[in-house]
Formats: sequence, structure tokens, C-alpha cells
Amino acid sequence: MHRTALVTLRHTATMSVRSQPSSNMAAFREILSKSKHVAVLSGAGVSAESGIPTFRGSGGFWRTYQAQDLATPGAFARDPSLVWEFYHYRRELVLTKEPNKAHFALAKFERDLELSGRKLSLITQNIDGLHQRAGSQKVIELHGSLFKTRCMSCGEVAENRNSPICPALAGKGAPDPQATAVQIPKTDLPQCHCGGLLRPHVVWFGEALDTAVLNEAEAALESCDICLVIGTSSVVYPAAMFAPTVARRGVPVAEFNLEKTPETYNFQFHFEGPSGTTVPEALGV
Ligand code: BJW
Ligand code: ZN
Repeated sequence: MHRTALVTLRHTATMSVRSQPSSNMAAFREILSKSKHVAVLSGAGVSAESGIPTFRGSGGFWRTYQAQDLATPGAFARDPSLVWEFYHYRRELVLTKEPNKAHFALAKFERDLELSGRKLSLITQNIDGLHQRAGSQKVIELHGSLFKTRCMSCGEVAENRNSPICPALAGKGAPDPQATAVQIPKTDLPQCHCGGLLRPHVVWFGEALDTAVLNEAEAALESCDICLVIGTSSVVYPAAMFAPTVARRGVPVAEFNLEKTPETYNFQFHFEGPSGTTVPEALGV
């Protein structure tokens, strides 16, 4: 489905009749057991129990900034040193963390489905790589990866797991509000072999998602016969419209979250609680 079609469908989805979702796990598992293609959309909440902060709410601050202050092309153009300190901190943090029970359950479920000739499409908004580290084979990374860079000059995308990513960032990026920015010159920030400045290969606010990645996600969402939405606030577009669009075509959608979201009443199921508990129970793994 093309993006314009998805946008149109979103407007229709918001007009759908909203009703109380079910929290009947047995009923959900019965439907899941008969499904052939399971789509999963995950967000920051799935990694929260691994100790990785989510974006919204009190935990979403780095120093005095929130993601929308630093995860923008404008912020990087104004102050690449500050933005690199932010990403350096998050790269180093993730390297100290492990996948949790929800990540592992999804990875095992993918293997189980495959053995019975069925399929799982895992679409994540997360850039932490924890699904892959848990063993998920095929992960559609909508918003890029903390461990990839892109050159501002030649455009080359490269995997990069160096710790620190460059000598000048060693020991930098402290998250406390009193920490002061270090103002690293551009020439000491991560550099491409062509001499260009590297940036994190992530999708910032105001940037379009990679077309191939978006097409892959949309194809999965179009052909799935059940959809799980795990640990996302469903407020950041275009991902926020994915599950409501699936629900609109009559496909069961189950939301797993600590709380209700703006889309909860458009879904058939809502399981409230930590995904490290609810997801393994729902998948029966
Ligand atoms: C648990 C739990 C536990 C906690 N168990 N649950 C249409 C309408 C309005 C605005 C827009 C629109 N289209 C585009 C926009 C603008 C913008 C946008 O959506 N803004 C909104 C804030 C309103 N979107 C964009 O700019 C996107 N680009 C785009 O659309 O391009 C098209 C275009 C471009 C140019 C011109 C014209 C069109 C790009 C969005 C990229 C988002 N990037 C970020 C940063 C990535 C890099 C980085 O990480 O630094 O992605 S923002 C941030 O939000 C990150 C996340 O992936 C994303 C989603 O957050 P997520 O995962 O939902 O996390 P939280 O924290 O919000 O929620 C966590 C949830 O977990 C909560 O519900 C908790 O309750 C729950 N939870 N613990 C279960 N243990
Ligand atoms: Zn380059």
C-alpha cells in the first residue's frame, strides 16, 4: 500500500466505532493459534525492562532535552557535538543492556511459527538492536539503528559498533541535567573515510522513512491476519497509523502496554502490564 493510501485509511480508521477492547487472553490465544501471518509492531516499551528509557514521560530526558529537541536535522546542523554526545551516551548504554523476556519470546515465537509453515513480521521503531540480539531473524527497523552511521557527504551507510565511536567522545555524554556540553570540533567527531561528517543512521523528526523499509512494513501489514502492538505510545507517525489501519480492515489487533494509548479503543484486545510478562503469556512461549 502506498503512503497516500495509508494516510487516507488513517482518517477512515479514526472515524471507526471505538469500543472497549477485550483483555481475554484465552480468546486472543485461540485466534493467534489459527493465524498464518503475524505482524508485530514494537516500540520503546518493549525495551524498558532491559533498562533502556522510553521517550515520553519523566524518563525521556537526557540532560534537559527530550528526543524532539535533539532528534532533528536542525539540531544536528546547529550543534553536531551535542547531538553526537546524546547518541554516544545511548550507544554505550545499550551495549551494557540485555534483551528481556519479551524480546526472547518474540524470537522463539518466530522460530515456532516457521516450523509450522507460518510467518512473523517484526516491525520495530526501536534503534537498539535488542530484538536481533534476542535471536529475531528478520527485523524491519523503521527508524534506523544506533549502530549504523551515514556520511553527510557521500551518503555511505555503515555498521559501527565501536566503543567509543571516536576518541573525542570517550567519557562524554553524561545524562544528568548539570552536565555541560563539551563542544567537540567537527573534525574530531565521527568521520567517514571520504572525510565527511558521519551522523547516526536514524530517522529524525521531519525526515521521511526509507522508502524500501516503509514498503516492506506496509506489505507485511497488508497481508497479516493478526497484529500485535507492543510498548508504543502510538503518537509518532507514520508508525502510529499502522495498527489502526490494520484494525480497520477487520483484522484482530492486540495492544500490549502499561497503559492505554490514543488508539486503544480502535483495537480488539488490550493487555495492560509489563510486556516482559504479558507477551510471553500471550504467545505461550
Ligand atoms: C511499556 C512498558 C513495558 C513502557 N511494557 N509497555 C502526522 C500527524 C502529526 C504529526 C506528523 C504526522 N506525520 C509526520 C508527523 C511529524 C512527526 C510526528 O509523528 N510527530 C508526532 C510527535 C506528532 N513524524 C515524523 O517526523 C516522521 N517522519 C515523517 O512522517 O516523514 C514524512 C514527511 C517528512 C517530511 C515532510 C513531509 C512528510 C519521522 C518520525 C521519526 C521518529 N523518530 C524517533 C527518534 C528516532 C531516533 C532516536 O531514537 O533518537 O523515533 S522519535 C521517537 O518516538 C523514536 C521512537 O521510535 C518513536 C516512537 O516512540 P515509542 O516507541 O512509541 O516510545 P514512547 O516512549 O513514546 O512510548 C513507550 C510506550 O511504552 C508507552 O506507551 C508506555 O506506556 C509503554 N511502556 N514500559 C509495555 N514494560
Ligand atoms: Zn563519506
